[in-house]
Amino acid sequence: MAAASKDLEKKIETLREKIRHHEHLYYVLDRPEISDFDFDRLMQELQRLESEHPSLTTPDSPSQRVGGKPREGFVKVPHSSAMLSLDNTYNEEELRAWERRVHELSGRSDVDYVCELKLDGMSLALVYEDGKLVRGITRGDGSVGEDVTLNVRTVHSVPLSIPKDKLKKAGIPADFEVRGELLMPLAAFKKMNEDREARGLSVFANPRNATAGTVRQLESKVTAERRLDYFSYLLLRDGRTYFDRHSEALDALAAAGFKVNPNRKLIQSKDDRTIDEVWAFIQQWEGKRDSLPYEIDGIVVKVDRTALQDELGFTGKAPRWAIAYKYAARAGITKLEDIRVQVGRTGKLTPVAMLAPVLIGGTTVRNATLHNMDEIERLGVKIGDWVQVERGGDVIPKVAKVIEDKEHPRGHEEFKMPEKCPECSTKVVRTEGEVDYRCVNANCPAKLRETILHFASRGVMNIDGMGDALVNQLTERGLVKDVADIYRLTKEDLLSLERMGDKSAQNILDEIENSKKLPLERVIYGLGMRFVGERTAQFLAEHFGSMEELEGAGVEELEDVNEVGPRIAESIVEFFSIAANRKLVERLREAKLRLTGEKKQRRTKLAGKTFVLTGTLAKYTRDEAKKMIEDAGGKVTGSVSKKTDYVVAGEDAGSKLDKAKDLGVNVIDEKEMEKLAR
Ligand code: 1X8
Repeated sequence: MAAASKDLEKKIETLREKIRHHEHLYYVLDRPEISDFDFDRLMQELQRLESEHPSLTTPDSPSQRVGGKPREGFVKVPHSSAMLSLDNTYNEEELRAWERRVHELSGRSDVDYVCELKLDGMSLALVYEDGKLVRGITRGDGSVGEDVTLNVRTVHSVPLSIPKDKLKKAGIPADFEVRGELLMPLAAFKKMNEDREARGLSVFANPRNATAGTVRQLESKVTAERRLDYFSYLLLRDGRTYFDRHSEALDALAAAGFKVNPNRKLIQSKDDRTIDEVWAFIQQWEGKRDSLPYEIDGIVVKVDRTALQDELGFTGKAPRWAIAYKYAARAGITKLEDIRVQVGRTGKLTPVAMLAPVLIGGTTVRNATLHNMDEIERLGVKIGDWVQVERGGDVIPKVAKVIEDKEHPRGHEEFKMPEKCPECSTKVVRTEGEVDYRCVNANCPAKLRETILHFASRGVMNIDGMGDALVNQLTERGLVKDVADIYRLTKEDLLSLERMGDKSAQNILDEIENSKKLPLERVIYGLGMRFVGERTAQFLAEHFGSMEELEGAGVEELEDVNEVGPRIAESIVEFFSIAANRKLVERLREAKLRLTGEKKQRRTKLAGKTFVLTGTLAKYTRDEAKKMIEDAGGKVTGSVSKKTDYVVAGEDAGSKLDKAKDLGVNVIDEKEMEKLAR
């Protein structure tokens, strides 16, 4: 390799190291040292260098987390050793019985334990070879799982590659396996469901289902958008534990850069009070579990010494050396005092249960959603009933059922959807065949308030500080009548509001100014068109490249966009058919928001060129290579003829290669293919 290229390779690798370092600070240690902006700049620089020199791109590069090409399915792979489930206990009695059995079977009473949080996600194995992540495998049936490597690579707390010296220092060999829990933090879960709801899709019941659904996405780009997190809790080498103590293995994993849950405790044996301390840990976290940014469903207790673990062995399907203490589902019983109706951004009316305050899992719950009229009928709930309220991972508590026994007399006031919108008194409509009732007044103040809140929220225009309190005041005083008005707010306007000092006002103005730099897809999403969620907005931005072109598109052209069907297309056309909406977009343009972006059109670089793939490529599956060529406008066929422009030959290429040589067709390798297709 030429010297210049060596230098470049070094430069790229140094940049990668720098990015890995900051990723670790941000995603694993939660302690960033540089701004998001500076981080993005580093990443953009890396992406630029890699796209200019595709042959220098490696699978463990931090740039590979963005997620890429869709695949056809998942390949089944065997685990190095069985991935077991844990036996559960539900009370102190059973926990103590488990400990007695550990003593009996091992013939000793001085046993140390490690207590860890039982994370409510899904188990995932990560295989590293030569310090590099080579495979992520789901639990599957415990002996065979599915290869989800491409999706796992998008999870920022999973190290893609660990320097040799770092592993060495941590005492971990270069080839090893990590097992742990993949999960979706509550904030990401909430946001994803809101987004799905806005797009008219079904919502996930809890973060665990959402995690499983996300990691099994065929398009890793989707996984990348959903912000999963990964905590490691087991280190293996050749399918066996490696350290003498589990607690040491956890520390070593953390030292190597893995995210290990800090809420763990080594409890050293002290006569017969050891298990009391375990029990105290369990109780302590039952009270604190709601302060965590993710769901836990219990505590895992493990025997610390691995020699003792081996001695204790396994029952049919679970280790005898560990036990899961499961917390009871969090629910409470209280009286439903009233049902009120909330009006959402789209005018949808949601009935909300007003409850006598009840403490559930450490949080006082005062209201709970009843979703819609169908749900009220299904529950058979009446005002005055006693109800069971549950707090799942959903954050928003829900009414689970009506309590019907002697101690809890039934209520008798039937709830009816109001005929008029509670905020603007416009007549409410329920479209034939739809579950929801809606306020159809375009000027309903509730819609305005919710529209502004949506526009300003995280993941949309990110105007920090523009929450309920501020938006209420802004809309009530008529300072903001639509989202474009946000960009006309002055400091005087803000200072005229309650509890607003000079500094806060300036912060908000800065936030507003910053939001102007956000890309087109955010603005599209921010407009709040029905069924247009974050993902659809992204596809629309990529397809049209500007608000102007989106505005002018008809139903048919819209339906050409990825994942856009007639329902979404019609909603978009309807939105832009309203003069006020077009005027609104015009004012956003005048306010200098970014209403243009980059069109990611079908490229034409390889238009008219025909390729044949043969043999095994090193970097790509056949589908990936095919997609790469097709994305550049080329065509891939199965057999070589005089019309073939290029044969891409990989390892062990056979008769197609011979035929290409006979016919004098260009034979290229995968690097040359990359060059042509980019
Ligand atoms: C499952 C889980 C384990 C741990 C945390 N969360 C889980 N869901 C842990 O050990 N910290 S271990 C485990 C299993 O072995 N099936």
